[in-house]
Amino acid sequence: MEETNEPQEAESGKGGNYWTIGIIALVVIIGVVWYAGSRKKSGTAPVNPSQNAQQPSTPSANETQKQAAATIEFTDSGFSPQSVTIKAGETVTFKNNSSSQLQVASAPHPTHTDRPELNAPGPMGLGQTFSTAISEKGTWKYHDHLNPSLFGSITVQ
Ligand SMILES: [Cu+2]
Repeated sequence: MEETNEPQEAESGKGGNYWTIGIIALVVIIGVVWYAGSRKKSGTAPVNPSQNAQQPSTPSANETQKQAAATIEFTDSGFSPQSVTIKAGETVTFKNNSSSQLQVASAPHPTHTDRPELNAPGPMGLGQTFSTAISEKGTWKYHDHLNPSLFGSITVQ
């Protein structure tokens, strides 16, 4: 009789021990996590994240300027070439090589609403450039807003 009871008691005893060990382990883990959390809060030094955020923007801005699919030169006689073809999303660069100011603007003349990407931020002088990427397919006309009789077109495929 004693021999048959002993294993049962031992088993139930084991189960109780596992519960106790489990609870102790849980308390220890919570304590460690809480301690680690309170340590992080006291040692606040987030200087690196702001530096990392600024670094990638500079190289990508340079890349878009280098990868102009077409360069349109503006001389005293107008835009050259007068029509260019690019693929969707590619960049066009306008360069002012004339003796006057140039302000690139989308058709139609007064409102410039067809392709807002073609509206330069303002007039540019000799040697200055304006680069813009166009994603919408179609043939888009532009002109010199300061002299609207000079115009050209960009075909986006
Ligand atoms: Cu205009």
